[in-house]
Amino acid sequence: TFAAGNGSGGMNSTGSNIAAEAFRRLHGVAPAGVWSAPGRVNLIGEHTDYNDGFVLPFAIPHRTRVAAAPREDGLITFASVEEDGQIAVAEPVRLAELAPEAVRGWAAYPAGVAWVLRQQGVGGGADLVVAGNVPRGAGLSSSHSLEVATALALLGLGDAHPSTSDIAKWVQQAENDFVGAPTGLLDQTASLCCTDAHVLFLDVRTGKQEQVPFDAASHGLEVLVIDTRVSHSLVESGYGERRKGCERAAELLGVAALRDATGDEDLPEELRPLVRHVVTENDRVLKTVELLKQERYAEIGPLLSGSHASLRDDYRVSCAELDVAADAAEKAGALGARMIGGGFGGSAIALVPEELRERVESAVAEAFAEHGFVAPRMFTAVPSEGAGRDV
Ligand code: GAF
Repeated sequence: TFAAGNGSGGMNSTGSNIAAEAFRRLHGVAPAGVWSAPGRVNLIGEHTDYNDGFVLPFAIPHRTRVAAAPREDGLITFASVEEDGQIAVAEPVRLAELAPEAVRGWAAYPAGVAWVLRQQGVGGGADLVVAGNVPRGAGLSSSHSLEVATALALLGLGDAHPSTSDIAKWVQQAENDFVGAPTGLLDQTASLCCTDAHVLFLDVRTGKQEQVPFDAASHGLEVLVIDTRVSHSLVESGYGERRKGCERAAELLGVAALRDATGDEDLPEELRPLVRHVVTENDRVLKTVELLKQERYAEIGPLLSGSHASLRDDYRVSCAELDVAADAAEKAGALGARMIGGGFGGSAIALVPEELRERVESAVAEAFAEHGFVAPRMFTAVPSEGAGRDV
């Protein structure tokens, strides 16, 4: 996963200035515009998206920005502002020659998006300069924020106005067919459609969306993100294998997707826990939405912890660092904690009473030190704006 870092915090204008300034330095002119897209935290509903189920993400303040201008010669150029402020320039590609595997490294993400858009007959050549601060490989959707910002930039340079659900599907296609990560629709939809102060309740099967107000602070609570610094890759991890297992289970059960499963009796032993996770996780999402609507925030804690246990024991996508993070946070007073995203590394979240945040942070840091793990990074995440044009 990739996100160019500039270490400059999450302010839109600052980040856009960095991208625009780097564009000017590199190309000698101002960009035609700057587009940006956030990373996400998924409050609950993990590994349900490709099973036609429910998810409940919110956008975080960390964003990836793309400063862009059109080119007439059919080339796409890529550059990114790195954490130390240096500009890394990737090999330019000819749109007409784009093909999966033709582009390696971080530029594969924007290149994949350009490739899909071209097949849709939208988007032409462009100069793209990326800057951002979504932590890479941290399970916070850095790659999707880059892809979504690129899609909006390339679309914005032309005059196509597709729906957000079309854009989400195109970004998914770029991930699946160009980058080679068999991901679902959670991350790009979150990045595109989340709004300030809300979680997005998405039914992936129908595409139905509901913005549910989510203001943890007014309940004296915080969502603490714990980045384990164990970098994960959805191309290489067991993600694809889990997905295949779910498809196989659905086929054997004779249902369209595990969303429809009602039992697992006749399945081979190894597929049953997958079904159990998906069915119980969908149920936890629905319960969480109900509790939030009734302003019973503290009561979602056990659902978050239940999600973690299910991902750890049934779906088996957690890792030692994620388990230690969730466990230490709970022991120090978090009301619930869980790994988020694909797993095998990345981040966990903990729902923490404000007055206990420092205690929870210290407890997690100490537990990591005791286990000899790299020190985690922690921050409180508040639901922020979805993707759009900045400048
Ligand atoms: C990753 C994927 F990109 C999502 O589509 C989703 O499956 C998630 O893992 C697990 O819920 O973030």
